[in-house]
Amino acid sequence: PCRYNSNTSTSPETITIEGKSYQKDSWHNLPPNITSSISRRLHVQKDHPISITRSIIESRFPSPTYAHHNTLFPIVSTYQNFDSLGFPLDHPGRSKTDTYYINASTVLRTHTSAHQADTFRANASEGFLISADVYRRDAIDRSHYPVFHQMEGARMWDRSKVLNGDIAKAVWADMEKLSKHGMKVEDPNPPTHEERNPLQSEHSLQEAEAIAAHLKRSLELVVVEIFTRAKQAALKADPSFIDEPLRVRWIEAYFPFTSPSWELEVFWQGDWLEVLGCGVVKQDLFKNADVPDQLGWAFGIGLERIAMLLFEIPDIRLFWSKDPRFLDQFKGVSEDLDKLRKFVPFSKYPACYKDVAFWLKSSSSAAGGGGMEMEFHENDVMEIVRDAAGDIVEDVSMTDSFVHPKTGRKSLCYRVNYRSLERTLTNEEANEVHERVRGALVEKLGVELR
Ligand code: FA5
Ligand code: MG
Repeated sequence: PCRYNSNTSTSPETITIEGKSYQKDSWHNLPPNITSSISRRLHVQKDHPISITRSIIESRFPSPTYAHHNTLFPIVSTYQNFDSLGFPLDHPGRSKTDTYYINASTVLRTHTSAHQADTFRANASEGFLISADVYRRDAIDRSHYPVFHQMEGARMWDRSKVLNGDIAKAVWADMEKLSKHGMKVEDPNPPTHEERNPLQSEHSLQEAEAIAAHLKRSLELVVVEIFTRAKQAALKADPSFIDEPLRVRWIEAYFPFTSPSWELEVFWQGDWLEVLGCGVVKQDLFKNADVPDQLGWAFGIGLERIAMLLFEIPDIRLFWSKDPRFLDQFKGVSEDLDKLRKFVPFSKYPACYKDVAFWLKSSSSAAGGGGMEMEFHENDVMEIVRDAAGDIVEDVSMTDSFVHPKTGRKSLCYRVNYRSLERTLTNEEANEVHERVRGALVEKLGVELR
């Protein structure tokens, strides 16, 4: 049970973000540290690694076939973010524990797919790319941050032309390019599967297969492009660098707005890393956008994930650093990609672990509590820690959980790992920050510290 967010004031207030005013209501859950990152626009900052990564991927999807949109506004309606894409009303992504709400019908976009329907409706080009900042309440660790960047891609064809041979020709040309690289692609599943990954009832198998082949080969070439650049950079740093053949794999996936759907994973540092989701666009989206005769694919790539592979950036927080020892390493790369170098960590400062253990309010005590009891959600802990301690939090993980046999009360213990990317934290400093975290947990979650 938790009280976080339940203390919203009853008189409506307004909030102004990027010059626009919004009415707050009981759904509002936007902390100040998130609001302040909206203006950073890392994906269009010259020589920023997110922006460099964006332009490398864009080079695989050139205009005018693909229109490039990089300045779409981050605040969207729940209709754009969810309903237009067919998210059911009870989808967990809609909950306040996962999404930042300005008010009941307005959110910070949780993905670039929020702009799909509008861009299909405008029908201004055969394809498009949308790069943008996206926002999610999420865990804290080295590859997750509540603000990150995605690139949406889509390509449409007049349905009558899908099987005229043009797509097949483009796919053959891509396959020829791919055959020159030693990439190992695993794709063990059939293109569609009746239960797990169904063909849409109004598509023929040939149509879906043509679209899927174009989609998969286009994205495999993106991976080749990124890793060729990464390899060149590695060779510059170490001429004896021996590259291993790159391994990627396609796995079946589910998204409410594509079918069939897939995710692409890359084998990296001993593990499979998910870099994108994609699929054949559901025909309903085209119908609702008044372009019912189009057929096509869409994908969504996590730009931080790709940038971490490309530059060997070890921690997602670094992208937000204003430290010249970080930013200066990418100077000039936007203009000349041959200047691309691996990131050289300027130093690894020591980590400092602190534990916090607390009793949750037991749900049976609701009678005396007065007011609504809310379910405890781990993302609340994550956000409270992030809000109280900022970017010196490297990760937060639960280390213990038990229920007292007599009282039935639940106890949790979390370990917070503090480490600055820019300097050594003193123990006093870490203690002080940790005290703030403890206080905030009591104040906002109503827990009892142990
Ligand atoms: C989506 O967001 C879908 N909109 C993608 C899509 C688009 C599917 C178009 C089909 C058609 P997902 O939640 O899996 O899917 O996120 C897509 C990518 O964003 C992930 O593969 C990952 O690379 C990245 N990503 C997701 N969460 C985070 C995070 N917290 N931090 C950094 N990157 C993340
Ligand atoms: Mg995913």
